[in-house]
Amino acid sequence: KEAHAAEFERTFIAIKPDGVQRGLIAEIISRFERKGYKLVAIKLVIPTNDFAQKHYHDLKERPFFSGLCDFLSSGPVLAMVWEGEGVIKYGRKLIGATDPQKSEPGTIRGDLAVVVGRNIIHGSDGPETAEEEISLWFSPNELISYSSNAEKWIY
Ligand code: 3AN
Repeated sequence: KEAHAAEFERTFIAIKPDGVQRGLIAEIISRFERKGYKLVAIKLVIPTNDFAQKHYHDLKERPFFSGLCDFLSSGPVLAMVWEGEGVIKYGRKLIGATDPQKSEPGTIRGDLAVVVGRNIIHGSDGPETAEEEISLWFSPNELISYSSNAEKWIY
């Protein structure tokens, strides 16, 4: 199959402040990388509370909303865009269920987190949120299109 970057979908993945502080960046990135997905954008940022509220706008009505936004803006977040066939859905599979008490062993949250308020990673939950979140966190010139030699062995 001809593997051209433009034909693959992209998702927004962020390692939250707990994951960064716990030294889990390399562990988490390696899971996406080894699977065969391609990193097309990455940066370390401390979001403002306002920005966190924008990111989580869908959860505004939930009781944990303000705590969640305080948490996301409490320290460095590693923001990334990953690309590949099925990466939105499969990325969620790599991440595991929202509540780490329910996520399966073998998933990022299942292996590395214990409670829902500190579940170390975020991943877009669908094509629309992926697009929305990528454009919230990144400007178009931060998204890097490139071909890698590995692609012809992955696709
Ligand atoms: P996911 O991150 O798996 O897409 P969402 O979108 O339902 O899950 O929730 C977003 C974030 O809100 C979660 N990552 C988690 O940090 C937080 N959250 C969800 N449910 C709760 C809860 N019951 N108590 C505290 N935080 C929660």
